[in-house]
Amino acid sequence: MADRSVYVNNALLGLADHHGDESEYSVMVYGVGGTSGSVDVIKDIQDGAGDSVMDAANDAIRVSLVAGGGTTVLSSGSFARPNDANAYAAGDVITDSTSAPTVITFSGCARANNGSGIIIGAQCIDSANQSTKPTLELWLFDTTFTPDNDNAVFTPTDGELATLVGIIQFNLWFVGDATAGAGGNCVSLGALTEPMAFVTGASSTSLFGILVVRNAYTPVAQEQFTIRLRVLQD
Ligand SMILES: [Ca+2]
Ligand SMILES: [Ca+2]
Repeated sequence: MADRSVYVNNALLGLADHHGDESEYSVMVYGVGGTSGSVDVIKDIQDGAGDSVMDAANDAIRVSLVAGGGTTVLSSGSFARPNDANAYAAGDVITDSTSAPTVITFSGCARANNGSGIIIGAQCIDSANQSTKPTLELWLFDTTFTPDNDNAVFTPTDGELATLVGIIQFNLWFVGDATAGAGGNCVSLGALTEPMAFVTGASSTSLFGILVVRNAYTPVAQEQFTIRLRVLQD
């Protein structure tokens, strides 16, 4: 077989037949922008130094193509808490409703359904600047769930915890606008003990979260929380 090249999902895939007898091939992938794709390749595959990268036990290897362009994304999730200023107790959740709360959805964490990546950082933006800041935990799951009502105790089920990706703490706050209360704002940089690997669901690119407060915190009405995840996509 002579050398071949083909476009696969906007990536140019080249197959070079080294000896003209199909005994050895090199694979070249050129990203030209756009989305990603994959291809099954038979025969040998070599790296830039001419060494085989194939598993000797197999005669085929699945090669993932990553097209040109960045692989780092920011995924944001945001909500406003209810229109009251009821104080939270340690162990409560902060959600968007006292009767029909919704999870925080971080869409596009993976580049494709059932995709993977690594969270390397996060920040939480709080639309208020209360004198006592909240000590928060973002619990992140790869599967959506039914959240507790705002200001109720956090009660994840065993099954929900089995889908946990990780927990990010927000306990060190930086004041933005120093105006007290709703007129101000502040930001916390998330504390990760280690990079957080994840795989999204079979038909989803999203991760799902909920905020748990670990101190007695007095909020302002309709206080808005925005969380930005810094994700390296595979
Ligand atoms: Ca409560
Ligand atoms: Ca504000």
